[in-house]
Parts: sequence; C-alpha cells; structure tokens
Amino acid sequence: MLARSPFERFYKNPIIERTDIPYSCNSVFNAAACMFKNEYLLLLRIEDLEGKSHLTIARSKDGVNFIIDKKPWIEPSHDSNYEPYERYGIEDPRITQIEGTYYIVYTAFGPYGVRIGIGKTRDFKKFERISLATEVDNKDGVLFPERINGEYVLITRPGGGGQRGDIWISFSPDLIYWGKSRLLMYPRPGGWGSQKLGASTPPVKTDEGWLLFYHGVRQTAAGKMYRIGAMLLDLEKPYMIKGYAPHFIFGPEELYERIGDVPNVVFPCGAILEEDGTIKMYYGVADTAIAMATANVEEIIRLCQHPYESAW
Ligand code: BMA
Repeated sequence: MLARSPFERFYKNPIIERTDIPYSCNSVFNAAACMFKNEYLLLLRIEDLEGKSHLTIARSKDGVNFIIDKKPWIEPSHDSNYEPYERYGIEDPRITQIEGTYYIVYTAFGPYGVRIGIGKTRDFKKFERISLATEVDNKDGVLFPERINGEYVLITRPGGGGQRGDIWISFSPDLIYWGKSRLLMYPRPGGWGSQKLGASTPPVKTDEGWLLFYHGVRQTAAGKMYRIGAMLLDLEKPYMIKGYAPHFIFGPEELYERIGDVPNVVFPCGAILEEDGTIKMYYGVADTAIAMATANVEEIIRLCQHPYESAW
C-alpha cells in the first residue's frame, strides 16, 4: 500500500492527554515546541473548565516523555493594554528563537475577535509582552528564526473568520510596527484546503529554502477537516514560494485524530529539526490531546518541488 504521508506517528501517541495535567482542565492541545538547555520544551495550550486557554510548560529529555509544570506559565493579561484582547484566552502558541531570545507568538482571543500577540523570554521564567501585532480577525502567526535583510518577518492569516482565509507575510524593524504586507498563498478552490489556510509551524531553515508547514481546512458534510501542507520559501525573498507540495502531507487518520472535542483535526504548532535530518512534529489532535510524528526533512523537501505560480 502506498503511504499517503512522509510522517510516521509515534507508536504511543497521544503523548500528552488531559489526565497528564497536574490540575483540572478540559483539554491540552496545539503546543509550541523548541529546544531549551538541551531539553525539548513544549508550551502547552490548556483549555480550562471555563473554556478559556492558557499556556503551561512541559519538559522532556527524549522528546516524548514530558514532565509538566504544576501551574500555568502565561495567562491572559491584566494590563489594560492587553486585557480586553485576551479576556477569552491565549491560544495556539508558536516559539521562535532569535539570537538567544525565545519569542512567543500567540492568538489573543477577546470580545472583539482574535489577534496576534508577541512576547519574549530568555529563561522560560520571566515572560514579557512586546506587542499585539495585528488588529482583529488575524491568527496563526509564525515568526522567522532570523531577521532577513535586517527585518523581522511574520506570517499571519487575516480574514479566517469570514468566508475564507489566506496566508500573508509582513515585515517589521522592531516587532511592533508591521508593514510591507503581501499575500503568500490562498486556498485552492476544490482542493484539500479549499476554505482557509494558516501557517502551522515556524519556518525551518534548509539549504533549499525556508520550510513552512501550514494547515488547510476543507468544509465537509461532517464539519471541518484540518490537514497539513508544506511549502518552501526563498531564503532571501521569503515572500516568494520556491515550490510546494500539491497534496497534503499529513491528515487525520488515527482514532485519536478523528474523535474528540473537534473531530478530524491535526494542528501542529511546533517542529524540531534534529541533526540527523529528522523532523519531530508536535501537533494537537481533535482539540483534545497532543501527538508527535517524525519525517525526514529531505523527503518533505522533495515533495515541495512543484512550482506554485501555475498551480491554480
Ligand atoms: C482553529 C483554531 C485551532 C483549533 C482548530 C480546530 O481555528 O482555533 O486552535 O485547533 O480551529 O478547532
């Protein structure tokens, strides 16, 4: 049988479930990932029993057995500049390290909608907010791990609350003021991501370009289906798609991905490239738990050789 994905699931998935959390909560999913002091660090999105999300740290020596902090690390802010925009929770974090600082990009959710928040830490103890980088109806923010031509680069997904959502890219001198925004990719009519797209994991640098995983949503008779695609962006001109995989590279298949609070969802927010070329992808399953799958980076790059311009 021909495999439909270059990824192999960890045999003991899911790796983190609600019952692993040391305090009461509804669910744990969509975690950011990075290496910190020779350990794997996940920033878990935990939804509490009121339905609001906060972020809690988990650490591991081997990337699959995690020790979870006894209390939340980042909760909705009480600062009046942020409070109205985070009142309903903090969701879907992504971590990017730039020159020893770990930037955390998250979805701030409040009465006016969703917008993208950016904060930073150097030690995973003290967390400092930097900005709310966008207005509302924008989420799925991922920051590049380097400044490009002197500027920070952020991918976002404006407009997903409407009929469709496209992936955009913006630039900033200081992580506060963002501009030079342009469209990167839009949903392919009739395709596996025909309703909306959004960046999944922060771009990973390869010789062939920035490797970006993104999710695509298709509306089906049974509800929304979330799958994962991959594209390669030009190293110097990251607003140019060098190539992409026309097919999805990962989708819900196992029961733990198909059944849960929101069925048929795989939602990665973190990917770690190991020295041997293996990518560890950490992904939320059915908005209920966290799973991990591995793939060879070269194999994914090979799938991304299709020119985008002539795509649709
Ligand atoms: C998206 C985000 C994710 C969630 C997904 C499926 O819009 O809210 O946090 O995993 O929907 O419900």
